[in-house]
Amino acid sequence: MTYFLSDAHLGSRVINDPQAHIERLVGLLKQMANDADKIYLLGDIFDFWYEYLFERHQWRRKDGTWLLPRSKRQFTSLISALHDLTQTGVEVHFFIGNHDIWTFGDLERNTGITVHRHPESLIIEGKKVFLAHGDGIVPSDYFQSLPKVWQKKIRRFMRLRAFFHNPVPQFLFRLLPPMIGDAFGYEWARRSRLKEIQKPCPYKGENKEELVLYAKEQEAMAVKGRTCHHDYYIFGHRHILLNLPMSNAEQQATSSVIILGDFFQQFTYAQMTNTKLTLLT
Ligand SMILES: [Mn+2]
Repeated sequence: MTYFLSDAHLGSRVINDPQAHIERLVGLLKQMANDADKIYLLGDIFDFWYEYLFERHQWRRKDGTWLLPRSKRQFTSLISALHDLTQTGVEVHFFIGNHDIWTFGDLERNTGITVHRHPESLIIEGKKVFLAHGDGIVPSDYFQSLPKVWQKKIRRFMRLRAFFHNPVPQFLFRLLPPMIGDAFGYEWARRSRLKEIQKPCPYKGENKEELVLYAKEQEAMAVKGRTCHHDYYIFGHRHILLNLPMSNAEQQATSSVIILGDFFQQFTYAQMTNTKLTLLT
């Protein structure tokens, strides 16, 4: 059995009881441990995550107890649960989102999970699956087709994204005292979360939703042999729940676009066996 989950935004300062939110995910992970072979965490699991230079990098003591740096101590039960999963042979894959780009090895080394920094094309449960958080993924002709105002907005987002992914500012931010870095990061994340709660952006329909357009374009290219066909395109990021089968007249094979909802307000995730994919709450 394989599970997919995204956008928990753990630690968000919008939530009244952040610890209860963390324990809720820990509870689900422990439940998944009963029958999971693989778990894919598809980004924004943390509302803000930064591994600083001047903090503890070894989180597990020799006697097996945990001591995380103060900036991450609230996540101790989660880190311990992830470690237990990988220790018992469950593969845990962590895709960075746009809120938790900044893991530099500590998370991977201390838990045994695999961190992915780019979209992946994988065989899962016998199916060809395209996996990505979803930020920055748009079809190729998308940009020109938009009104000027939107072009400007998206250009700004892409510039910010490039800045966040740039190793030079990343390194400088790592030098900060964790308390200062976190104060800044969690506040930025809180504002972006509030913006999304106040002005939610519902599903735009299959002719406008960027991730769907991207998948359609990939499948159209696959028909011409320029990319390969995928049975599933699975994304997070949008905080909407979608299971959209796409069929192509020229092509026998069909694909589905899955958007996982979130584990922030909707508490949704996906479960996949070799026969089907199911969205669960
Ligand atoms: Mn996101």
